Amino acid sequence: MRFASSVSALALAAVVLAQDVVIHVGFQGDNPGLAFNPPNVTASNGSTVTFMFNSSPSNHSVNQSPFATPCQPLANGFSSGFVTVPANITDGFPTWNLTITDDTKPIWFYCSQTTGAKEHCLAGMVGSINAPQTGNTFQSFLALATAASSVVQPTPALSGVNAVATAPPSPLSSPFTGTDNPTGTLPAPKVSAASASGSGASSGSGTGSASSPSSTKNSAGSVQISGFTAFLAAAFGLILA
Ligand SMILES: *[C@@H]1O[C@H](CO)[C@@H](O)[C@H](O)[C@H]1NC(C)=O
Ligand SMILES: *[C@@H]1O[C@H](CO)[C@@H](O)[C@H](O)[C@H]1NC(C)=O
Ligand SMILES: *[C@@H]1O[C@H](CO)[C@@H](O)[C@H](O)[C@H]1NC(C)=O
Ligand SMILES: *[C@@H]1O[C@H](CO)[C@@H](O)[C@H](O)[C@H]1NC(C)=O
Ligand SMILES: *[C@@H]1O[C@H](CO)[C@@H](O)[C@H](O)[C@H]1NC(C)=O
Ligand SMILES: [Cu+2]
Repeated sequence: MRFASSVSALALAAVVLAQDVVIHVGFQGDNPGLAFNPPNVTASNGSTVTFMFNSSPSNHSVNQSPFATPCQPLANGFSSGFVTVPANITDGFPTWNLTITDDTKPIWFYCSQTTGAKEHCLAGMVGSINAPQTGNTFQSFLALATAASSVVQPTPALSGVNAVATAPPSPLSSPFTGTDNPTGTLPAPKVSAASASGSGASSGSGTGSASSPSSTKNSAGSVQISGFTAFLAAAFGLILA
């Protein structure tokens, strides 16, 4: 079957190009803390970076910044708004999904929480997606954050630069709460033809399997292929179109 082999080749290519990544918000390694775990990841065009707010109790945010000023919002950058997780929660944590639209550009982000013992960004609660290995590395960005003197609050926004979200963090009904949840009119994610089959599914309603939201265990560099089903669907859709 000529079509069958085209489908599996395309599906395989899509999975390889667009493995989805989970970043745990409010974890220093495996322990609750003022950091992201893992703090720097790579993610290709059309793939999803899921921020999982599974530190309990916690109140964090994810906001795009320029490299040079890690604790200040980037113009037109994304911002999740604050997500509050009460004490003693073990399941059903809020998540926020960003779809990568240009994997050739680094994406820098920080937590803008300023209450508590230490302002989170100044404590090093920053992260990166597709940071270069030399020059402006994640390590340099982290050093700039811990040397910064103040944290600036962004306006919550779904759409960022080189990454977009299609929905606010969820769930945000009791017991979870959010303040100033992101809004905005979304541009169509721009993706290359090579990864277009995957991106259509990723930016849609999210038919991939759940990213184990009950997990409180964290491992650096944890990678999932939850988009597999979605990519298969996209591949078939393309063939049948
Ligand atoms: C994280 O950053 C360090 C230092 O910049 C780098 O060596 C490492 O490869 C990065 N990891 C990823 C997944 O990008
Ligand atoms: C979470 O933090 C934000 C910013 O400090 C604050 O406005 C909000 O009230 C906090 N949420 C809760 C439930 O404490
Ligand atoms: C959380 O659980 C601990 C230990 O069971 C308990 O002492 C504490 O009161 C609980 N906190 C809340 C807010 O329910
Ligand atoms: C990802 O998309 C951007 C923007 O369209 C494009 O410039 C870049 O080449 C793409 N990356 C790959 C690996 O195709
Ligand atoms: C993020 O993606 C995961 C995996 O597809 C999904 O379970 C979750 O509901 C999504 N979260 C939001 C806020 O859309
Ligand atoms: Cu924080």
